[in-house]
Amino acid sequence: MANYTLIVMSDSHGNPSVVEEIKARYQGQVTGIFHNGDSELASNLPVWEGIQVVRGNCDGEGYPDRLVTQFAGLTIAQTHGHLYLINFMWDRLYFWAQEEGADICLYGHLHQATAWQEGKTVFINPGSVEQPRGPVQEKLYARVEVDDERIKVDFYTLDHQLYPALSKEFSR
Ligand SMILES: [Mn+2]
Repeated sequence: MANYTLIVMSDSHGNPSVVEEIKARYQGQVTGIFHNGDSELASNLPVWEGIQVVRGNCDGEGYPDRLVTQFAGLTIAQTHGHLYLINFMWDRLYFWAQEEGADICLYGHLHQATAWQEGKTVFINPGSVEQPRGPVQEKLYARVEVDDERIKVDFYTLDHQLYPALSKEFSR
């Protein structure tokens, strides 16, 4: 049985130390570390080694607009979200995730931590580690545990405490 642990952050908006700190804590301990864009950092910085990162609307050149990461039995589609007009609709992001056969679709842009399922795909916005918006005014990142039967999503504060109100578990 395959088991994966993913760490997902987004929208760090000019704060390099939060990216460094999360990377230092989890690199080598988890299957993958993801940043869903709007870091506002140069794409050639060493911090990005070992992080799957995409371009946000506030980022410069050198980042891919979308990344598809595959582990055995698990496909992860990742994009910031602005190119799919997620402020206004979910259809485009949903159809892209279906095209890629994604088990998990990671996005950012809205700065609101949430996880939801449509079709077989679990969509995850880890929130923002710098500028949270909406009802949850907490800087958060996500930890995703995957096995053959389920995808469990938990959100953590920057001092690595579980934020239990947003935890969700989905069947695969
Ligand atoms: Mn942003």
